[in-house]
Amino acid sequence: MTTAETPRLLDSIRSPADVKALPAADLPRLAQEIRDEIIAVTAQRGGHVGPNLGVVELTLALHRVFSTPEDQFVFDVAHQGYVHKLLTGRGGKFFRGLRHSGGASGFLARDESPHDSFGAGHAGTALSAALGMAAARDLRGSGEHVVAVCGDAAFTCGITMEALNNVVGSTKRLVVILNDNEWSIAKNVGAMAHYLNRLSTSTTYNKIHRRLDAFFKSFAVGVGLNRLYVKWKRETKDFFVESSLFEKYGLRYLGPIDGHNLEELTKNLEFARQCETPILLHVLTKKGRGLDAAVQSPEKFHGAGPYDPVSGDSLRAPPGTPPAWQEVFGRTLARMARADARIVGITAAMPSGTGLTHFAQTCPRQFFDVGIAEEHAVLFAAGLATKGFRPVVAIYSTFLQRGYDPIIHDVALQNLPVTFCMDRAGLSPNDGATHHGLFDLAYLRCVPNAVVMQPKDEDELADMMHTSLRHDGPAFIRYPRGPAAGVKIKEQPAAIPIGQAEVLREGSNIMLWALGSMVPDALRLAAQLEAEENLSVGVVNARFAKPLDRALLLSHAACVPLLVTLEDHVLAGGFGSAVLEALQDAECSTAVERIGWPDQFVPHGSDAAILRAAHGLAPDAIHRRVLARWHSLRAAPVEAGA
Ligand SMILES: Cc1ncc(C[n+]2csc(CCOP(=O)(O)OP(=O)(O)O)c2C)c(N)n1
Repeated sequence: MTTAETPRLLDSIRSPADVKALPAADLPRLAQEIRDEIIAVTAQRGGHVGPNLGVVELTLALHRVFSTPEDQFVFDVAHQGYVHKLLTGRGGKFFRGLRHSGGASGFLARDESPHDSFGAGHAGTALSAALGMAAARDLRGSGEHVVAVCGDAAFTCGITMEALNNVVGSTKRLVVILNDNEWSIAKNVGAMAHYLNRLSTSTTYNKIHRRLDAFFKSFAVGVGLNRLYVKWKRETKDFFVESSLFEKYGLRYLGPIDGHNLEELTKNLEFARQCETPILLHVLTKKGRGLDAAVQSPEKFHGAGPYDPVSGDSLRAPPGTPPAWQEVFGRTLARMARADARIVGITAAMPSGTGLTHFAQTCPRQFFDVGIAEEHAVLFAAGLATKGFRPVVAIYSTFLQRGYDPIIHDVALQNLPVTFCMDRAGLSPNDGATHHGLFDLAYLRCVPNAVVMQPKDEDELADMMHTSLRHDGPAFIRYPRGPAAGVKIKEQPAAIPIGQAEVLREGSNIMLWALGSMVPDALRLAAQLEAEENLSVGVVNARFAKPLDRALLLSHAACVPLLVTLEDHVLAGGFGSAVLEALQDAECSTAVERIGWPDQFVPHGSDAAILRAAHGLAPDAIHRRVLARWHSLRAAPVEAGA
């Protein structure tokens, strides 16, 4: 631990050159300071605690051996990039603002630093992107190194396996780090996880090497002889163990390597650096190393909100906070599945995030975690649906983008009864552009047979799940991050007629058509316009983005001069677009003011209110816009429904 008098080594690190200049003996102290900093900052800001604490030595060793930004590191998901940030000039105040407005992003991004060669947030992209960079280097004839850093769960992704299949055909020089900590967010699943486990605990190989290590150490051999031994150990590996899967794909395999032993890491990376064939280093790390609570609870500390840095206890939500949407979803699904064995729940490596942990415990035979394999999850559900099951696929809005082709080609085209529950539809403020769920309405609305809806509260969520599970075709339910509305869920859910909206408040001047989470905003806005401007403003809970309640919409368009649509989604192709299309098709020219996100990527920020304010979507800005539109219509009156 560094005292107040001793300046921190970390504060002297402004670039990777400073890391290289440190004597090797100082590295353990720097590693400790980095861990202290990550714990101090994430305890306040939240973030990916475990993944980053696990890669401190690995990232230090990478920066000792390679030289960014000339050499390129491509981190999979890029959630484990905090150490890399701290070593590439992004420490201090910027890092202390992690995941908040004006502070460092929780992921890597090309526009944040020249040391970030590739941005990410979704899993499984690193190997393909790194391979592309290596091929570009070969074509250009430049000499930089390309290093892909992939977690063990990245190998549950189809894309990673597709890239692996192409390595040998694409380049002769690529370094792949397999950072194996045995965990995805939850425990890693599937045959690949078993395989990696066998590989890292291969008894013959490890036993022999442990004995040889001890033998050589007992002779206290000199540096030269030790180097020779390390080289021999590498060269003779195949003699002891059957060639690894990676070797079958044409990569040289080195490992397992202790991911917390700087010397071992550095030596192996130096070897990889001069290797003239693609090479994979199998590095074993401990998720959360340095924080007991994180080692004990890797799932909780994969990505955590603010916590007590000593006990690891999460800071509690204020009393009376309603349960999160995903919790309501998970508990409701468990209740429904207990009564109907045809209902199965599917997650792509996110049982806790999607709220399925309780379901997995109470209905284990009806629960499937398929790994980070969204495409497979959708197809798997399609297969189940053909056999009379009622699959519910729980995937965040942003990650369902991965499953788009099977949604169209397999589920919708065959009109299979699969229910999709899309959490994080709307903003994921601290995560930023890679994680906001702002595109799903647009990418689903155009798919024939799709029913797309969003509830205003948790009781309606249960009704929509009930409705979907009785609907003979694909249904998509989106709901946001964070606490639900706090209403009571009735005993027996009710079926909602497909495409039927709900009028919450009548109005003769303006009708606000709001989708899901925007309904409370619409109700407040209507009350305010009535109280302050003496306007009669109605509110519709649209419920469905597809099919729209056309009859109700056209009846409103015929009797009010202004319709306003509100959605937590991009305007392009969203709910407001659906309303415009419906009015245009009916040759109705009633004015429509659309409230939604603009055509740009929304960055991370401290909270939704700040991001909304920055994009003209704060409640007062919406109020001003609606009022301005009303006044401009009155200045040049247009007949309703003209
Ligand atoms: C396409 C996609 N699906 C799901 C996620 C959510 N996710 C973020 S990190 C992660 C697990 C990553 O595990 P691994 O690659 O082994 O890295 P570790 O965190 O263990 O270091 C998951 C499932 C994601 N980022 N992208």
